[in-house]
Amino acid sequence: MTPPSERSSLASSEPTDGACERFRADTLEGLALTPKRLAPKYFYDRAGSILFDQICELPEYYVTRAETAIVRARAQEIVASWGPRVRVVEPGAGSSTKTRLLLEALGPARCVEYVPVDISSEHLEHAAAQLRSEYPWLKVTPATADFTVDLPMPAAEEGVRTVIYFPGSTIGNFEPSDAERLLARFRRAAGPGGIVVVGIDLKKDPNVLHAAYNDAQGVTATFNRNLLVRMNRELGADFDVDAFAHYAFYEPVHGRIEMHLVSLSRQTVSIGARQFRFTEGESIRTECSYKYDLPGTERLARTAGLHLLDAWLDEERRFAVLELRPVLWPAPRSSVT
Ligand code: AVI
Repeated sequence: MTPPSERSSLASSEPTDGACERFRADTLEGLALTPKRLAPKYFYDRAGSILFDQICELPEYYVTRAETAIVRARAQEIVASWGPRVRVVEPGAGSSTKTRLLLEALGPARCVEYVPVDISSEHLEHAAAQLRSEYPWLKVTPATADFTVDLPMPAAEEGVRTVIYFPGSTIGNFEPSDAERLLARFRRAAGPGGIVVVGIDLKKDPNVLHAAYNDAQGVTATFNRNLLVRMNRELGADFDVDAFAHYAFYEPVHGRIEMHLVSLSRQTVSIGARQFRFTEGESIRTECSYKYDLPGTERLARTAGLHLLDAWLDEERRFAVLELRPVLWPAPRSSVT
């Protein structure tokens, strides 16, 4: 597949037989639950990835712009403490503007290697070839892995520090307990002297959040409904796409945006031999996007054995780029309150 420039780290490529079977099994399981739910990683087929790129450009979706603005303005500061020889590992195989800004800030003198990690080797090779042609000095070593399950990292050369870079606030699409496990995996992959740098979308006026997931042009609605289109195409489902409404709202108790597809009528949907009944108004939850405050991110980091060393925010305090380091005994105190 052709990777969109801000392609989500949860993205999947054109399905292999195994991937299709996993999609089928997860879908059948998720639709049998009460309430019904599906995993957000399935948004990112070819059409979904293109729609996500369009979302990143929307006037209401401040997330990508805020993060890019931070990295653009503070790249030198962010990399300043990374040391003289650095290996940058990016789960999700980013080829984003933000990654480029950090690689450029490190430059050939300090950036020993860039390791994009993705489940799709096709996407990886494309991203790697593009980066090699733009930065001939850069050693790019793609690694095929599902980082949500495992992140095997060969030990870095003596004197080389590993920095795991996870931008895009993709961490927010994981349930907090899964986010904790993911960060702990990053900590182990980075090693005791390593660094984990994560982009986090911050809590803010719920009206701003609401607008970001309910854009006037309806791109987010199309992105959400594309999941039904994908199930029809890949699983032979018979969803009537127009019979489901996009519904997204900020849920302040959990501090998360919830995206749903709400059935507009009483209906039955078939996927192969299985049938799923919907009452009018019943929903499928398709995504949660958790928003954090700084103390919340610090708590999350701590449970993963990391501490918050530094945080860079945009002027409007919408987004934060966090530098996390392994907690060494005795645990260092953070400056964030
Ligand atoms: C990929 N992820 C960080 C996006 C988010 O904001 O949670 C996905 C998205 N869903 C709707 N709009 C964007």
